[in-house]
Amino acid sequence: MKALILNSGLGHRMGVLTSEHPKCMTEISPYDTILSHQLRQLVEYGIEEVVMTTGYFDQILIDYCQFLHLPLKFTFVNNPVYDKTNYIYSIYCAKDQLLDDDILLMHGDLVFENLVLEAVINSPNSCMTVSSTLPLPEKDFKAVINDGRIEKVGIEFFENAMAAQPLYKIKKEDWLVWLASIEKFCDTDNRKVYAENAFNEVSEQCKIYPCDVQDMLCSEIDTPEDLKTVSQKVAEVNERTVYMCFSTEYIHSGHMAIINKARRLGRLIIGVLSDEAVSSFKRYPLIPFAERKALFENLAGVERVVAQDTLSYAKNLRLLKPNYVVHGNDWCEGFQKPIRQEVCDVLAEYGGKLVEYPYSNNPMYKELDANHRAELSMPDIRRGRLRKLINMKGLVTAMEAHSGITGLIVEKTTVLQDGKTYQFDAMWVSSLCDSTAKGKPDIELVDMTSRFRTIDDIMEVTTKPIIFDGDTGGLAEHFVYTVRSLERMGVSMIIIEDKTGLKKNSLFGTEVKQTQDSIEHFCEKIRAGKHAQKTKEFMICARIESLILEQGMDDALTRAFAYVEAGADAIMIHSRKKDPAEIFEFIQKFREKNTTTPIVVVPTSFNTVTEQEFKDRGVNVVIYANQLTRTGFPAMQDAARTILKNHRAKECDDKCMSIKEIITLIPEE
Ligand code: SPV
Ligand code: MG
Repeated sequence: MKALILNSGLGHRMGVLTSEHPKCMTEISPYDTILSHQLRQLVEYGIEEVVMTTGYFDQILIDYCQFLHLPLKFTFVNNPVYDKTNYIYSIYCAKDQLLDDDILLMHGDLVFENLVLEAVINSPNSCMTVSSTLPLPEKDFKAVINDGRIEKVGIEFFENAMAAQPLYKIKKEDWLVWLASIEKFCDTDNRKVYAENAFNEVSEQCKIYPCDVQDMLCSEIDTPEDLKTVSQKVAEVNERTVYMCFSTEYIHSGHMAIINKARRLGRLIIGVLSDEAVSSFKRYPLIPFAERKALFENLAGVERVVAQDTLSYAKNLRLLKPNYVVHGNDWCEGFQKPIRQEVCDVLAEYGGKLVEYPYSNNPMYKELDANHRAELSMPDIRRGRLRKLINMKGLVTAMEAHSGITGLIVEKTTVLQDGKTYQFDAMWVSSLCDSTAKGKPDIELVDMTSRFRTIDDIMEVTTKPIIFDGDTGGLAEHFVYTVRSLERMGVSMIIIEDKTGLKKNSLFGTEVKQTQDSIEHFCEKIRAGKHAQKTKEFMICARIESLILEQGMDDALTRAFAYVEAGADAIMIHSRKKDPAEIFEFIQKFREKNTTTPIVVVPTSFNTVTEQEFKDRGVNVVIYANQLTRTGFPAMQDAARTILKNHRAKECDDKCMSIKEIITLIPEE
């Protein structure tokens, strides 16, 4: 598309302001003249060629354009009789330059804001800017609109008319019709009328549609009074701010494209989501907040970068009151929908506006994201994430997984509630569930090789940190090997319980024979494990069985402090009582003396306590130890019975997951 700017005229209504240069060189802000403002906008929107008609002070105008050093190819066409003709003849003089492309036509005294130009350029049809909100001007252009199209343009029309400004995008096929009419006018010496008079003759074939810019800035400057009003509006436009929020850890061309669009609307403020907010809806960020913030701080055109602590924009919007919020249109559906609604509501409080651009589905970006995910699943990156999450969130939740598919459920399940997104932070590879899945009792019968196989299956398809149920840890001599293997695999934490001999599941309590290890012996095991580990991130958690085995609170606390002393990175206190009182008592007494060592709980029995209450009392990890197993297998039994009863599968159909859902859960790489 070529721009055609009409700058031949005298601009005599501007008085002394046009005594030394053409009107378009009048200053409208400390940094811009009307012309430099237009030309910079053209560059911004990717226009490369400008045909400019000249006349009055033509050499000064040409020198000025060159002085601006903009990446534009200029063709200047002089109208030698500029003082005796109207711009219809200037266009006629330039016609040979205007035959091969769509035309962006504007008068040289027109000042418009970027959004106006954007609307015109993006219009699928030929268009002219009009305003449905401005009153009809007495002496300026009005457009008569009929059947959604512009039928006539002129100052004399008032019926079915809207205020109109001479900014057009004219597609080549329409332009050639209009140009032919201009030629006809000029060839018959009709050179003192508007070019629009020639359009009015051919508006049936030259299809121009109105582009309603309402009360956005789009004004001609004809008089010193106009100059004052428009300059004030320009100052206002220059003060506008735009807000965008990012969680990304790398910037690709898609991000740059939308950032560039946002920049055109005003001074750009970028909100960077905090690590906690990112991990609440996505995965844990590989690049920490400070680094992600620095990415944007060094980006041209970004004026300010601020933290956004929650997925909700509300706090920052009320604080910064940006004129615009810019976002891709991908958030109209899915988990971001309520966040978008809240943005609209808050913007409405102070008259801000949401601007959405089409979301790019470029496969390259998907691939980048997949590579990024793959990196997250790498052992070295996954291992340290549990510790970081505990430090960041205070309390993390882990859900049981015993296979690739249950791992995927833990990885992907998200719940939207009150504008917030919830998901599990980590996975628990339970001995009970791992054994159950293999049809075996939970008595350390499933050997380590087989347990590692389960971890591997989960690791292969997920990225979240893994907590491994190590039962008793076995002999200290064996435990050291287990620690190293788990570390190598990328597991974040092993929990070992202070029992010895034939281990039975804790939920049996004293109903079965279970022997607690001695403090000294168990401490030895912890020390050996800590000594064996190669990385600093891997965690060994000591699980205290005193309450399960009814050995009393004092015994539990004595053990807890001894295990921490021996090097345990965390402690787990277990109980099989429904009433959480003994768990609460333990936590309180432990925290009186130790405020830092993470406390882990498995609230299978004391399941009325909420995560928030645990957090308030000083718990750091809540493990939901067996719920996927305990809900999944009854569903299978039910399906099996249904088929047996009905002697066919039809009745079972409604209970089944659809193939589509399976594909969503397990996408092919
Ligand atoms: C497991 O899930 O295997 C556990 C927790 O060890 S519990 O079953 O409560 O003992
Ligand atoms: Mg277990």
